[in-house]
Amino acid sequence: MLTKVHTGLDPVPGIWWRPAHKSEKVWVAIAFAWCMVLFAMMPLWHFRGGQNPAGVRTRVDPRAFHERTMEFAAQYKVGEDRGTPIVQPPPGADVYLTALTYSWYPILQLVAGKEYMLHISSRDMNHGFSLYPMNINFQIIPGYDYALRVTPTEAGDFRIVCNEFCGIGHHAMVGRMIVVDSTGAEVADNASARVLGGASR
Ligand SMILES: [Cu+2]
Repeated sequence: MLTKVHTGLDPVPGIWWRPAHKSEKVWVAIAFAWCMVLFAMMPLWHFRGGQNPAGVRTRVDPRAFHERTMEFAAQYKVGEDRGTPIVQPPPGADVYLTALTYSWYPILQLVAGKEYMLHISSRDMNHGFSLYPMNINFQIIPGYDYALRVTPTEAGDFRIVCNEFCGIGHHAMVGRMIVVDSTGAEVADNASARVLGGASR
């Protein structure tokens, strides 16, 4: 049986060459207007949105960064949790946090309402900084100091979860960040219980 072979020489069947219907023109106009809205939102949201990081990024030697973090931890250490120092830097200070397989070092204790320059980097491979239960996520890449100007707004006992698969112990890579209220009072037990929601750590 001979079937008709469509070649580029035959006109395409259809009615596409007829003038567009009014309703079609209206839809094209709506789509174009919406495209322009989305296009304008990109720069607008960049400047007006509250989601942008500080944008202070520098190249750093992973080993040097980790050494700086340990120096910082020794300087402001106020306690310890299972071998990891709890560090309370003065408000306004440069604060250091290193991600390394499979932990976060050290445990930061910050004061709500005070601004800090938080430097985060990785000692070895890609990790993800996810502050639980807040919706704050950053990719942590070795060799880059990801500096964030942060002002904690809420007191509590938070967890830092690695959200970038980094190896066999990835699921256990949970750090801790404590935010005390501005009176300097310790976090109430019920606040940490609420944040933890019965988690094992
Ligand atoms: Cu991980």
